[in-house]
Amino acid sequence: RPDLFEAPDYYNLDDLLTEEHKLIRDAARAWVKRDVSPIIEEAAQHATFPKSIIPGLAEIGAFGPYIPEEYGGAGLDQISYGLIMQEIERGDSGVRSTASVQSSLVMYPIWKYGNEAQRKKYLPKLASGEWMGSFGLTEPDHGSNPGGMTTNFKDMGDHYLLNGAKLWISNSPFCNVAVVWAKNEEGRIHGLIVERGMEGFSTPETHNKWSLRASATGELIFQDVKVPKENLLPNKSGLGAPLGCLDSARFGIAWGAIGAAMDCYDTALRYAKERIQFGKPIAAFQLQQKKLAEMITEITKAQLLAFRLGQLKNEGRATSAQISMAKRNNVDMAIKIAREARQILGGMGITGEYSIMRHMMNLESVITYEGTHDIHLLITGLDITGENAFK
Ligand code: TGC
Ligand code: FAD
Repeated sequence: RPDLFEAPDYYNLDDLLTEEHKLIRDAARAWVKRDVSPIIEEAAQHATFPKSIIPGLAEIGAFGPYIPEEYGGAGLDQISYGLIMQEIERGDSGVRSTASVQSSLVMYPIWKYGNEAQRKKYLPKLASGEWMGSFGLTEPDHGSNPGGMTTNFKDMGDHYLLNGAKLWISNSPFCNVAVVWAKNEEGRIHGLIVERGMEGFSTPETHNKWSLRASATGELIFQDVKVPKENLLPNKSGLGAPLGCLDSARFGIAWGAIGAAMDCYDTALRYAKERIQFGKPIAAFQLQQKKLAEMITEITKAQLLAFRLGQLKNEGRATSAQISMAKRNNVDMAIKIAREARQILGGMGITGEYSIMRHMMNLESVITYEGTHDIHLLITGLDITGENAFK
């Protein structure tokens, strides 16, 4: 019964939130309970992205929460953004993925690296969900090492000619626009806005995923695509440009993962109190208490990490390495909680009657995308030792 969900707040973190934060969080929570939870299991079972939720995502401010209102965004702070991601991922990581990509990987680069004409043309439509976007960085041969990309464009005088392929792209099968990272003739990485309908641009879907099944994933293929010159993002180039977008999306994931963990914990706690074995609730057995006590401890630590990171981000002081630490820790926390929570439910834990197994499988993608668990550890390693394990 997803409508019974109660978010744990063991350290009274609500006291640190403003009234506006709580209003935004509660609106997102109510929307997830009403419009996502009842349909998401079936969508995941059938491996379809539920497009009917797009207007609702726009309404709760999930598309561009921190993008200024003049461009259609919600003009909120970073903690509000985090809280919205937390609530959405409580419903499903795939739905949060759609919002992360739209906000931090498509709207953010257009806002930060685009010119005024690009902002005005794309941002309001993306904020309202009229247009959906995707972000093409990963390639078949270049995942953790995007700097090695081979997708490229040539200056043809009045347009650019784009060639190459991107793999594992969230939202690709239905996106209207794609922010694509490609090298120019000098090997410098730039962002280009590619629109559906441009000749030579196709977006085949990737099937047979066991994870993130309610999110559409696919390829972006470019065969001599003529991209108008005005579609190049002019204000930043180099690998730092896409990585800057990832900082924002990774921050959202650090919060989102808490939502998935909360849902697993809440479900397992409820079940443990009600399920009777050997004449008493399984919650009375020390082994089950250990699991539940460790879960709430880890959730509370993750909440504090995310909250402090949100404060730093609001002040413009959060470093990329701090964001990496939170993404890595909080996703790892969530996946471990999902695995433990599933065991508490015994056989029932493997069914779609409960959300836990879906969260658990989703989190296998979340621990891999936006920088793998290993990559984020090496980012911390580089930050604290000064030794670069990637070179
Ligand atoms: P490196 O030489 O360290 O850096 C190149 C330039 O980038 C700058 N930089 C950053 N800038 C902003 N934010 C960051 N986080 C940055 N990290 C580095 C750096 O200062 C440098 O600038 P400059 O001016 O000196 O040129 O680059 P490297 O090639 O050694 O790679 C470093 C590494 C491994 C950390 C990086 O490549 C990396 O993060 N790899 C992981 C790839 C990844 O996360 N891909 C994600 C694809 S998108 C996705 O997964 C979406 S899922 C969406 C969803 O559904 O939610
Ligand atoms: P690889 O880079 O090949 O890594 C394989 C293994 O090697 C990993 O365990 C990794 O940690 C390890 N490894 C790699 N390098 C090192 C090293 N230097 N030291 C130690 N270990 C190392 N990308 C986009 O651009 N846009 C999207 O919208 C998007 N959405 C996605 C949605 C889903 C469902 C998934 C699964 C992926 C998505 N991705 C997207 C791609 C994602 O970012 C990549 O899968 C991820 O960056 C890892 O790349 P890879 O899969 O090629 O793995």
